[in-house]
Parts: sequence; structure tokens; C-alpha cells
Amino acid sequence: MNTADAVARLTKAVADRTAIGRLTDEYTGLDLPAAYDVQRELRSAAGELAGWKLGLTSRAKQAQVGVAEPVYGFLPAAGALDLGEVLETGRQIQPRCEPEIVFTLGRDLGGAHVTAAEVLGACSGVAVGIEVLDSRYRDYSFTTADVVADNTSASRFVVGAPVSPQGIDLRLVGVVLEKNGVVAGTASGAASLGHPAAAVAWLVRCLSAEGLSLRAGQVVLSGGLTAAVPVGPGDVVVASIDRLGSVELACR
Ligand code: 0L1
Ligand code: MG
Repeated sequence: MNTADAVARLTKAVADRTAIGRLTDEYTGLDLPAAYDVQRELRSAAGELAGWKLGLTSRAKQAQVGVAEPVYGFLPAAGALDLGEVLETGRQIQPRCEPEIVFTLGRDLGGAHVTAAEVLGACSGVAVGIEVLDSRYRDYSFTTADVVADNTSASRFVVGAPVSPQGIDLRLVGVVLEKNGVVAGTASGAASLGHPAAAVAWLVRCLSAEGLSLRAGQVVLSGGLTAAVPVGPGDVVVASIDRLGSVELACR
């Protein structure tokens, strides 16, 4: 296993906008810890962080890519799209969009035993978001270790205006994903590990094992709630979540 070589291959795939084969086909030693080492190297080269993301927290997502365990990755600030900003699909490899419940941290949060209730207490708001995935692997074909090394397919993301989580049962909120006016997927908040805040608590505990914590002002994408839809020029994707609102993303 050669971490620097794996990082170079993934970085080149982005620069060339060309998908590559699975790294696990190349490196016998690419287990989960080695994959998070690769991701850590990508993170140190990524500049300012907007926050973190969970992946594969819902059965719909796990079934779509054939990986049955949650994973986490980082969100470079450079990946953020503003509301109304168009996604330039020509800069992507094979973009897909999915709806997310997004947490905004009101204060730092870390620790090995953090609970969902503590996550809700620490967040200043929750919002609807759209994550744009862009796997660096051909046809989104990967193992858990591959997708972790590839920063969980993270590419771009857009987050709506946050609302207070007070009085909202995030398990029960309905989720609708539309592409070009047609419903492409539906879910409820409970799709993400039973409760989106429980998913974020899992992330915090994982980060704690790395000596890291969430910081005030950071955002956390708690995991795609429906299967992700492929997008290309001219497509418009809308994610709507009950009580949180809607976000639209147009593609060129
Ligand atoms: O769909 C995928 O590329 C799997 C990794 C990311 C999943 C997610 O963000 O929920
Ligand atoms: Mg996601």
C-alpha cells in the first residue's frame, strides 16, 4: 500500500475529469484504516474545511452502491455552491445529486461518547441540502475502503437557509427529491441511521478517535436519504424536506 501514490491517482482523476479503476484492485493493503489515511492526506491538501459529511447512512444509498456500512468524509470550503449557483457538469466526472439534512454547528462538539441529543443541543440550525457526488471510480464501482479513500465521493454541495431544530422531529420529516419536475425519490429523516442527529453523533465519535471534533460554524451533511440521481447539462434537481424547505440546483 502506497498512500502517496493513491492520493496522486485520485487527484489526477479529478484534474483529468476521468474515472479510474478501484484502488483495492491495485493495493492489497488498502483496508479501512489505510483508506482513512489516504483521505487524511487529501484533507491536508484541501485547504479550508466547510465541515464534514456522512455517507451510506441510509438503506437506499447502501443498496444503490452495494456498500452496507456508514462512512465519513470532509467538505472542502471550495466545494460549496451558493444558492442559485449553477453546477457546471463539464467540470465533473459523473455527477449525481442526493437530498441531505444538514446540521450547522453553533458550538464546538467533540468526544468519544457524544449522543444524538448532544448533537441537537450543539447545532444552531438544520437545513435542506443537495450533495453533488462525483465518484472518481468508473461507474461508482467501489468497496468500502475505496469510497473512504475517495473522500466518500464528495464533490460539491448546496445548503439552504437553516431553521431552528426546536420542535421538529427529524425522524418524521418527509423528503422528496425531484429531477426535472418528476419525483425521483422519497424518504423520511429516519432513513439516516434511525435519526439524522444519531448519524452526526456517530461521526463525532469517529472524529474523536482521530483526535478531531466539530467546530462552531461548520456544516455536517448527515447522509443521502434517497438514492442519488445522475445529472447532466439542463437538468434541475429540487430537494424538499418538510419543515426545512426546498433547495434547487440547476445544471449546465
Ligand atoms: O453514492 C456514493 O458515491 C457513496 C458515497 C457517498 C454517499 C453519501 O454521501 O451518502
Ligand atoms: Mg451524501
